[in-house]
Amino acid sequence: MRIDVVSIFPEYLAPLELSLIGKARQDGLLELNVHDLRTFTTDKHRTVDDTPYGGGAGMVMKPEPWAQALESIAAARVAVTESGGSGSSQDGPAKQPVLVVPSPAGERFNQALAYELAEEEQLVFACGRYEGIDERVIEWSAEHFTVRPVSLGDYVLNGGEVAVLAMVEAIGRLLPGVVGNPESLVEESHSDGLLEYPVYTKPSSWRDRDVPAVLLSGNHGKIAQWRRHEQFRRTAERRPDLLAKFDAGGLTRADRTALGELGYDVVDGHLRHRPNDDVSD
Ligand code: 6GU
Repeated sequence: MRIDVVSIFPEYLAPLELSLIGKARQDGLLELNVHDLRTFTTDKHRTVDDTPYGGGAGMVMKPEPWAQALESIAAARVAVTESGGSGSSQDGPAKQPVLVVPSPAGERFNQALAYELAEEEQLVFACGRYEGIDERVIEWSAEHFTVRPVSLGDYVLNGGEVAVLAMVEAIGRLLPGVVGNPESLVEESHSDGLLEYPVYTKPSSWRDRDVPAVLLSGNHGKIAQWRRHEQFRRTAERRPDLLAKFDAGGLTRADRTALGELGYDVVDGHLRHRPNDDVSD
């Protein structure tokens, strides 16, 4: 996979040289280029922003530096495909790279979107600052890219850079060979629409707290059932919104019993929380 990031603070992306993602780059599993938007300006002051039409607080990013930056990235890709790389003319027209525009006004980023984006050949991240990028850039870039405004959640960051750190890590670890043991991708939060079960290591007793006995029992069936129950319990407590979306089609009887104890019934293939009935008498 190739990733290009455009930002006025390229140093913000330095952590992508560390740890798993840094290693993936060294191993050639991921090519990552960070571009300084200011190198695509032509004025003496290297201006990237201006006041908003219609008035209001803050500044808006000017369109032309963005067009120059994104055109140069799109052109670099054409050079790659024409020299016989994947997606050359004999395979039909090459797929457009995805332009991810981090924004609190975007669609929500989640594990499903991370998996979807991990399938792409090339991702480009356009880090806006200030009040955002002139909307015409977003419209115009559809000529070269599949454009996806994406948000990490319902809160506001000062710019897209921190969001890109999160998204590149979430996507990069799904690329083949990046995570040493691919099984660790199976049993983690959100891989099955539920939160992860709690984990413990030695010593079995620590500061008067014991590891749950079932985990020391050696009974793998019981352990799996306990972990599943803990996933339901945690998800019900912390993220009931996930249970409401959960596909209840594949639930076992033991699952249904566990969920029933947590107040959830299966109705039309979905989980529904039972109205509180312990206030009778
Ligand atoms: Cl992706 N960008 C910015 N600037 N703020 C955010 C965000 C993204 N996600 C949540 N808040």
